[in-house]
Amino acid sequence: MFTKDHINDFAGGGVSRRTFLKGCAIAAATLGLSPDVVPKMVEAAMSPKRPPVVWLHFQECTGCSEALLRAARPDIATLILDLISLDYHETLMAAAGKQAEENLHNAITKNAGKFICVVEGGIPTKDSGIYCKIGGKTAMEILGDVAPKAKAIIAIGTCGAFGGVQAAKPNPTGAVGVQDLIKDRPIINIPGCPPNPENFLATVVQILTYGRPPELDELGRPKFAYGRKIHDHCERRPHFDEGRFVERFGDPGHKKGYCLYKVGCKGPVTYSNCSVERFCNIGVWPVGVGHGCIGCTEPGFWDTMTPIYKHLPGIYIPVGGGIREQAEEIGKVAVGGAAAVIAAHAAVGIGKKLFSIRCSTENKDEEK
Ligand code: FSX
Ligand code: SF4
Ligand code: F3S
Repeated sequence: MFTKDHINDFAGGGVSRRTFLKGCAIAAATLGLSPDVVPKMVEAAMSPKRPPVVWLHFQECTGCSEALLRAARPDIATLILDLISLDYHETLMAAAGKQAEENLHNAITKNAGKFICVVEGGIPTKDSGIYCKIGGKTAMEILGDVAPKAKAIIAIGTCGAFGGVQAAKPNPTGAVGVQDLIKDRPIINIPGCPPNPENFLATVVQILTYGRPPELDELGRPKFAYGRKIHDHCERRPHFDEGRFVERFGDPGHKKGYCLYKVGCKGPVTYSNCSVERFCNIGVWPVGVGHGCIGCTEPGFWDTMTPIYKHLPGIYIPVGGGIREQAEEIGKVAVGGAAAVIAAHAAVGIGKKLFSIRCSTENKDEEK
């Protein structure tokens, strides 16, 4: 079993003040706060009164926990595990069977009103929720027992936030996200498949330091992480604006780092800070390594973001190059339907006429 001790081994020991300092500096930068707040964050983070956390697993692949605990970021993993008191986590705790059930019961009764409930995974609702059971109880029953007693609820991953892959059509188990079942309180959603652990860390540090969650968007996502589109801060954006696209993976444009829109990038309708925060402490992110964004932080992922390798319908893109006065404004994805509905304005060129083409028409040609 992968435990905190293993992580500490990777990290070369326990958590030092330096690690707290480093982690809080990362959290402050992620939150978009001034470095002046770091000492206050360190103080909160080093408090011996660690908030109890009950971490529930339902329909998921455990990728969210894996992302959080990977040895590539031992500082982050150890920091998170030292910031909180992880009282129940099925893949990390040593307890099993009845002892595990007792742990859960004790954690939520002793700490009623004080603990943070983290939910990883979708919740099946069809046929009274029988498609996910733990210790003889359905995920719906467990959530119904635990959530009302929690101080705050964080849905981690796109499955917990919006249902994720198991909610994709035909959604045989009636999978939903936490916010579809719990309506009487705000749910903090940290979507992504898996999400960036730094967004989770920053959210936890914000709650510890200020006693309240970060500002959320209308989908319950922290604005510091999900306030802007991938497309707005993508290093390939100049190529998009100038009409330089990868037409096929491995073609000369791909080798030159051109825009991946035509091979399916969903960056224009996906809200996340991936290009800024990057992953695994080695500065990588999907688009950076040559694959389009697949829209993993959005509601309706997968249905609204597939086919993965076909570009979005209804967006006008510039071709032929030239200097642009104004990049097109691409509207939000209208979620809830099977298809993404996107509005776009054609580009305005300076001194050189730009051509706009309807990508969906071109897409049909590509499919032939
Ligand atoms: Fe879902 Fe988490 Fe995707 Fe997996 O467990 S968000 S399937 S990466 O990891 O819930
Ligand atoms: Fe970057 Fe994708 Fe936008 Fe192209 S379409 S600029 S690859 S986010
Ligand atoms: Fe997901 Fe796109 Fe980021 S696929 S990880 S939101 S670049």
